[in-house]
Amino acid sequence: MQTKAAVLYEYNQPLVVEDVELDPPKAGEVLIKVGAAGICRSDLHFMKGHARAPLPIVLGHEASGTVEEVGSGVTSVKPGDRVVLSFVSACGRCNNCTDGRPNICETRAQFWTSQFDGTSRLHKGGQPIAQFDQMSCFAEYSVVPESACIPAPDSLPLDIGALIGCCTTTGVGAVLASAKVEPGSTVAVVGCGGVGLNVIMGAVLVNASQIIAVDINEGKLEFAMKFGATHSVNPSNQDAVARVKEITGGKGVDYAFEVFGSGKTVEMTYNMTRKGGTSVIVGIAPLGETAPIDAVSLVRDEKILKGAYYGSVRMRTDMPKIMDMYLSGRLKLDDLITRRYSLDQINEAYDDLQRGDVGRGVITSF
Ligand code: COD
Ligand code: ZN
Repeated sequence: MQTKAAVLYEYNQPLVVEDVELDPPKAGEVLIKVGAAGICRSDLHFMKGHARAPLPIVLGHEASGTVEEVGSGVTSVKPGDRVVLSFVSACGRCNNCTDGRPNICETRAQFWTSQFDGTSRLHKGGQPIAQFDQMSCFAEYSVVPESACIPAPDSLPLDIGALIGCCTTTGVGAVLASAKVEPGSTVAVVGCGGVGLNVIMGAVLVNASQIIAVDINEGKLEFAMKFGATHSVNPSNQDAVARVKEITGGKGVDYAFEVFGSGKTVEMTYNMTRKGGTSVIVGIAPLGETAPIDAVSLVRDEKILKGAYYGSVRMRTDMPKIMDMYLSGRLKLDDLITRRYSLDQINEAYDDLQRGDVGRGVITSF
């Protein structure tokens, strides 16, 4: 079939919105009519070439949709079902999957731009087009592995479902599943964009006592305060580490989250934590970038420095819980969506993200 899609042919060039060929789902695959797709910075890293993927590719990894058709052997979903798409399709059999860490599935790491048989369902004029995160949701239709499909209730709005596909699970998961923040803890969040705001919401959910928003954009800081941050710090006009220590009575925070992706912000995040504190790195810095870490304090202060990919969640058990938290009013995700776009406006949507517009943009018409 033909599907409209936004194709990245070259780094640092606009995405080309055009019709491409989409093959039917093979065994264990599912054809999805994409309902909503979020504008996440992670895709931008690939558009700019800061992270590399085979080109041409259709990006887009934060999505929800409706099952249109299933390939042979698919049993967990059927046509008409609403699903949130997990951008990690876990194989269920590798060491990490069987160890309860499907977010870092080893098989998926091998096939992250194709289906599990190593081929893509997207092509144009005989040329294959890679499927980002096995899904490529900047498109009207997409073929994904069955394990990408997390069943969602019909009462879950599709745009909210898209957020749960990436930024909410990544952010809330970092607090609940990765850091396991205890009530009363002090928290700093470095980078308060779409994902960082979800870290703040996670910290609110667990009753953190102080939630310090750190961002270089004043508008983002104001927005973060509306989501429950108790303090704001702008590193462009003050020493952010010194200010965070001052707010926490000289100690530093119990938990600090890096949610931008640079060596500099990783260093800042680490230095903001107290003796015995934990730094959780969510952002991925450009290829080759390193962060200087004080090797003495790591030991003497028993600091913990860890990465969290996809919020360290187990997608099949944790994403339905996040859906329920939204449906019961515990996560204010509606307020997060500040702009809706059509697929034709995708380059404008990424300009808005780079300009630093607040909240999350979501593509809702294709
Ligand atoms: N100090 C503090 N804040 C900063 C700084 C700085 N030096 N520089 C930029 N910021 C702020 C920006 O003003 C902005 O508010 C925020 O950082 C980034 O927000 P967004 O909305 O542009 O980006 P998100 O939230 O969509 O994405 C953030 C990620 C960390 C997820 C992304 O950049 C990333 O690293 N992705 C790779 C990790 C990954 O693949 N995760 C899984 C899929 S998301
Ligand atoms: Zn994302």
